[in-house]
Amino acid sequence: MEQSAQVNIHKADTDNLPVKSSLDELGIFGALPLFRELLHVGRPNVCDHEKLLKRMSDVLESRWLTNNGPQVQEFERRIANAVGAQHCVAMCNATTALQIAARVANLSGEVIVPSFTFVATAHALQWLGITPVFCDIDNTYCLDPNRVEELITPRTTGIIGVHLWGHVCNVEALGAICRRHNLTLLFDAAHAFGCSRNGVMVGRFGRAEVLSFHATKFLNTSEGGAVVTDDSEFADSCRAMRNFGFSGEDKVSSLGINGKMNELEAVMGLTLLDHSKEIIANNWNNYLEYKIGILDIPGVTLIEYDEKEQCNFQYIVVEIGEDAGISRDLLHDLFHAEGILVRRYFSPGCHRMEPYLSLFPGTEHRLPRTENACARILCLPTGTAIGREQIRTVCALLRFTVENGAEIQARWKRQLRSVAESGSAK
Ligand code: T4K
Repeated sequence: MEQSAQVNIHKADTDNLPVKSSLDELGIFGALPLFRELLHVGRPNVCDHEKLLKRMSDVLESRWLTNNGPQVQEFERRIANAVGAQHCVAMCNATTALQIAARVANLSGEVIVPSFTFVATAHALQWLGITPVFCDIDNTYCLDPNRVEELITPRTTGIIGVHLWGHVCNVEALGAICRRHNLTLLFDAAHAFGCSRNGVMVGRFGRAEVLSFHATKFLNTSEGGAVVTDDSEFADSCRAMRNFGFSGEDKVSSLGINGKMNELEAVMGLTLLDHSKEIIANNWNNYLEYKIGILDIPGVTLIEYDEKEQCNFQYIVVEIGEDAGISRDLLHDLFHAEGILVRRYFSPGCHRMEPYLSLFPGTEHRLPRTENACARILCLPTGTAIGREQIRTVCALLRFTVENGAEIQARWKRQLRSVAESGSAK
């Protein structure tokens, strides 16, 4: 894969790009946006319509639409094969898959999770009556193993690490903690299908890992998820639980729910799997383009991937430092006004969202790195729906806004003040 090739990064050439070169041209100050067709962070990959429609048509012809049909089984085989795990149990989404995995693992009481994640990680537990205990992150933006042990209590039954943006957790250190304290280790690998650590693919870590195939993910089935594991008993229990606990016709042997993926979702996944190398290559090229474009922008740091590892490069994330001269939130609003729908994934952190904010007031004091990341990160558009020119334009805008940050901020404040004054005068 070219992703590991050595690349010389040179400063971006921005000649001939549709850039903004004065404050009056900015959307937040009333000018037209750079992009009339919006740029999204999570634009779904949709390859080869014809092949997909043919497969969908075959499914309709077969009149087998769900309940562990042949397409779902094929999808499971292909995913298990891709990650090198013994079992893949496809589900309707990753949130349900997390809940099923937590139940099968017998988690109860308290489970340690990062707060710097999509709220589904915490919700999946809270929904089951399990208390998510929020732990800080380290400089990889994933759970900090050095802060986990101090949160373990007699009620702790497990740890769920999150491979944030495809950066794989310190699985070895978390594994050692779990062995020492007899805890179950699961991973929320929603972002990390196709990623590796020390050459081992995500899907092989902990007792089980949960993948997401939501529309915004590198591989999508529109909605979808899966539990992947090498543990046959675990996989069997997940299969039973996703199908109401059925163990035979008219025979229910355990509590279950409807967590099934359907056949149409599976063929979407299968079609995209045929193109996964191209999608990764596209993401990799976008990542390199951003690397070039962001180079030397003062106060802006691209969060780099470990290029020795396999990665899907689905998230382009920058940190906006204090020296950038413009706040992350003003940048967010300014980009939106230009039709570039950047996101603050995953700000403000689960601990500042309900019900956790009310349930666990004051948690922010033990999460300094989380708080810092939440204030600084910004996800930029990538994926197959965006090309080189657009990325270069986004980078040129970023450079312009940062270089003129103080002036933009001052004018923005004046604008807000005059809007407030004209409002109160009415
Ligand atoms: N764990 C983690 C760490 C996760 O990140 C997630 C989900 C989960 C667990 C749970 O997985 P699932 O149960 O969903 O399988 C989106 C997704 O809805 C969510 O799945 C994902 N993480 C999260 C990171 O992103 P929102 O609320 O930000 O989505 P939304 O509607 O604002 O869309 C994001 C961007 O994508 C927008 O710019 C619009 C664009 N978009 C979206 C969809 C759905 C499109 O262009 N087309 C589309 O079809 O959560």
